[in-house]
Amino acid sequence: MTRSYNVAILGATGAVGNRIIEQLEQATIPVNHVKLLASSRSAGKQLMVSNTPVTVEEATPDSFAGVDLVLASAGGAVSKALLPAAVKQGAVCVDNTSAFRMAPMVPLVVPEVNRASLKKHHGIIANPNCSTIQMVVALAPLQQAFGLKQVIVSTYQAASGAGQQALNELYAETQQHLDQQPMTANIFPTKGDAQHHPLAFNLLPQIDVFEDDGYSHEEWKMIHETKKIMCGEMNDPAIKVTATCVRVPVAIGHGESVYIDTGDPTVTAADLRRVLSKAPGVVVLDDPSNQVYPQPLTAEGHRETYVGRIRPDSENPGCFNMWIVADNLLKGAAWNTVQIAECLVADHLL
Ligand code: 25A
Ligand code: L14
Repeated sequence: MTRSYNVAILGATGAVGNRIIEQLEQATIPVNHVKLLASSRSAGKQLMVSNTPVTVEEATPDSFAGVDLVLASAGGAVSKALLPAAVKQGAVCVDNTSAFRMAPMVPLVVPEVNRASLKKHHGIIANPNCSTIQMVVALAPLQQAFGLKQVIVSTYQAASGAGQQALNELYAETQQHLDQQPMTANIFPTKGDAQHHPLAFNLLPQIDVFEDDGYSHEEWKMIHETKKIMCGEMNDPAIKVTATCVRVPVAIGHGESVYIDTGDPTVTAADLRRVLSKAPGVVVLDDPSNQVYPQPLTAEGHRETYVGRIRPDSENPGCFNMWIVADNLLKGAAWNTVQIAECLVADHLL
């Protein structure tokens, strides 16, 4: 008889939590019971899970008795406060926040890239940042085939990355501007900061807070998470990575302009397309003569990472530009989380 699992979704009412429910319904995981957890604000609310209404409960350290698997996306502070208690009660946790990503004992996993590192888990597995996930899905096969010395990335990140309330703010500002009213900003660029700027009809080169070196924390995450996933260690010098992260007034779907140095001057753009067209989780959309290239609107709702505009830097052999797009709430969050859980079940690690 196959075992079935009791699953708790922490942050079930959020932008990511909603999609975790939907991805779990479509997953290969045998589910016995689903528990929906959120803050006291949402306790008592009902959400549909596999056509059955389930009542949301307030998350507390006692919520995890009998739970086998926790899928967490309620923010870093909530994960820090609750996941150690869940592990103590015997649950394995896949955490979508940044709370434990850099802990050396915690695997940071994108299944297409480093599934084997799941074997080393001690109860918590971290899901990387959305911008990092879609980039490494495309770059890891190129690293394997040709080598990879340097990555320079600029992101075009959707509003939904900052959560449901932030997405609501973009819609409200858009309406205000169309109504010729002043736009009211209370969340972007980042909730707790001194000032807020409108995102509608604008671009904000700030995602999360700034570090002392002038990089935003989102840029810091892309650099160190990429090294941990692709090289095994957050400060590994084998691949040089630098990033500029920009919020754009798009609802769903992050875009990334990525420049790479493979270190191999004989590699061609056709070689890259050939490798990427066979890479797991990747769809190559690269036919400029027919205006075919990845876009957030066409990536929305899909689990894949889309790559296009692949072209050589004519002045630096072995170097290439490309454009990478994925649904930040699916491959960037809910799907990668549920996919990790599918791997845990398939690999007998739960
Ligand atoms: O803290 P961080 O790490 O910076 O994360 C910030 C936010 O980013 C989102 C997620 O927001 C997170 O809270 N996020 C995280 N990872 C993400 C990723 N990879 C990501 N977004 C995209 N990609 P979110 O709004 O999508 O989801 C938040 C969920 O967490 C629940 N939650 C919050 N505090 C909790 C908690 N659960 C348990 N214990 C706590 N202490 C949250 O549940 C939601 O499920 P909720 O009960 O707050 O319900 C959300 C509903 O309530 C409204 N609402 C939210 N805040 C307020 C509010 N209403 C009134 N006042 C408020 N202050 C929301 O509109 C919604 O309807
Ligand atoms: O680290 O605001 O997973 O777009 C993902 C969404 C950080 C913030 C993470 C955003 C979060 C990011």
